[in-house]
Amino acid sequence: MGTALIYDEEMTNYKLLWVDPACKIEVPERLTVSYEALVKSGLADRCVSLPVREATDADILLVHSEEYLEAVKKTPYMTLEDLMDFCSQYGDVYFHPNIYHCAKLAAGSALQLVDSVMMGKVRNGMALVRPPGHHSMRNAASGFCVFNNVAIAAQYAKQKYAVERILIVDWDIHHGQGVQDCFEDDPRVLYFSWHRYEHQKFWPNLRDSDFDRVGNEKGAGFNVNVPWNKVGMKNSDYLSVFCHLFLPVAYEFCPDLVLVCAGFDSAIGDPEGEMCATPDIFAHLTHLLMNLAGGKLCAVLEGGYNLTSLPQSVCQTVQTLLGDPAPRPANLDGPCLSALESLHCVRSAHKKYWSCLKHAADLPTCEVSTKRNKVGEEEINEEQSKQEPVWRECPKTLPPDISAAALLPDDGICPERCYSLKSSEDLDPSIVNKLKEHILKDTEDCETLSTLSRLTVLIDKMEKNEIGSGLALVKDISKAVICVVQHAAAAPMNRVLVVYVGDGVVPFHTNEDGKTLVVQFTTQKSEEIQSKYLIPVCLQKDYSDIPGFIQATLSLLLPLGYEYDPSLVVVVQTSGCGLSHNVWQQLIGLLRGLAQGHTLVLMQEDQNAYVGPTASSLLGDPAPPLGPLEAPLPENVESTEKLRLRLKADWNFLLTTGNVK
Ligand code: Q9C
Ligand code: ZN
Repeated sequence: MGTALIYDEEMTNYKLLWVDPACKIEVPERLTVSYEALVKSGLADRCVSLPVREATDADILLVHSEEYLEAVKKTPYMTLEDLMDFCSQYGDVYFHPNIYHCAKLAAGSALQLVDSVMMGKVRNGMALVRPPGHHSMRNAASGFCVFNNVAIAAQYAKQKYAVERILIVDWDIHHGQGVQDCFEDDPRVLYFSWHRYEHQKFWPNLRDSDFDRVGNEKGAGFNVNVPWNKVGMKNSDYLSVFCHLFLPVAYEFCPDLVLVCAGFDSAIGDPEGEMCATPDIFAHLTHLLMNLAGGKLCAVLEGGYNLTSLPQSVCQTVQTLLGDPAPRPANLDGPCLSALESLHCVRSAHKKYWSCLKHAADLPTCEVSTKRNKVGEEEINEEQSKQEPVWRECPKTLPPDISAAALLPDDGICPERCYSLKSSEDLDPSIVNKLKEHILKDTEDCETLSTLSRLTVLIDKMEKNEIGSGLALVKDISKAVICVVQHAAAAPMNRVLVVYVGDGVVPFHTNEDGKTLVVQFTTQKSEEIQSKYLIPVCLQKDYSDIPGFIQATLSLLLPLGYEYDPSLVVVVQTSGCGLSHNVWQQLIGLLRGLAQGHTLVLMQEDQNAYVGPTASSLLGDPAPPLGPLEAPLPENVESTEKLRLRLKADWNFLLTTGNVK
């Protein structure tokens, strides 16, 4: 199952033919630099390249009116003057004799992508297109957009494949008002958009783009707007919105297909967005969406006007779609106050529609979003935006030769596509001595010695990025964890995130130095010692409350993991882990976004049934969908929320509101 890439040079064959400062940034080079970067990095070669096609009239009429289509059809025959005249009825858009052709190809590309994903020819894909689409409306062109490529694709998927639930994630820095208009009443299409808003001072300056536009009638709750009221938003701000809003709602919704309005004007250096998120953040945004809808994800290019950050961001997105591990994201220091205010407002506007937000506070700070900036604040912003931002290009990393390795008992069958770490290899005497000294004490257990020594070899290879991830079935899980953690945390810059799932015995961790962060899921209520680096997450009723577990994973474990930024993630399944395979795979899949995909799963020797699913997730296969989630158990919501509130003093990423710290 591959990744599709759709591109055709023909879509570079139109440009602005007169002087218009509002439109001069939308240039053909946007497409050529993006494609060339994919070719140069070798990513294009790894994709399945699909031909474009023209969208038909019928396709276009799924979203646009006949009058509008007929009007656009005349543009290839217009004189320059006529074209300029035609444009003047719309906002911030230009036409060219060849743009109608390109617009048909752009929409058609999105449909080709949907076809090949829905027919199972590829797992996911990206379409590099011009003109973009998300601003265009039923009756109007707008913001460089002629036809609404993604909206057409969503209607097409509904009609042709009877797709029941579609999620559209619009990470472009502008509000896709055309998409919102199209699906405002439609509960089958959930639309997420974050956008530069600045209290309505930023284009397209619509009251309809604010957080309180949640959708109408049956579609109420299915339109989620996050207005950014300041420029300069960073990686932390974007990830906070994903962890505390987009992902919980998306998991509850459970889409059958994910479409991304993939605009990269939300990246650093963009003259329109003026945000500060680095290109590698798109690897994470992509990764976090890839376990939804069984991995069926179609990304369609929208904006992106900095010809340096655009191609870097496109490469990060495509590389992640291909299954490569995401790089460790740079400088995650928690969300800014303005982002928290926005997040808080959206969460409270949506709490009546989504169980996962039921507990969100409805505080009067919601009014903040519609208030103007205080005088003086704007000057500071202008000062900042004068400087050209600089950022370090994420070093191109090749995926490790061995994507996943398995360390199994001698009679164990190695899962497909996994490298088997055999026990027959000679043991390194220096490792053996160390193990005897520190962990095994004086017992002479050959089998354990062999297992532990192979584990340390595995960790060394993961550290050198020769091996991506690993799974091990071990007899003595406590000894294995101690050995792994000691070894992996040894180097000065290393940090290990240890996640326990189940009710088995957890070995004692001394970790006040911050070299390890231990998060322990358990069903046994215990008033255990809790510290910044030792966090028990108590869930009632074995692990049958799937929504409760997912909620804790998305809004607690994931943000903690991102803020902690480990060099290795160790997931330990202790005895009696009652998680179903699907939920377990979601957990592994999500955690793979941390530590550059260096995930080590330790399981009890008798947990054979989990080996296949674990290996599959470590290899980057999408986890099976969980179905639309019901409300989590109230007691679990309450305890997760209590824990989050207690921990937010130590961890900025656990904040969801601006006013309380
Ligand atoms: N300072 C897309 O990103 N306003 N469209 C331009 C120039 C229009 C953006 C003002 C921006 C449209 C797809
Ligand atoms: Zn945009």
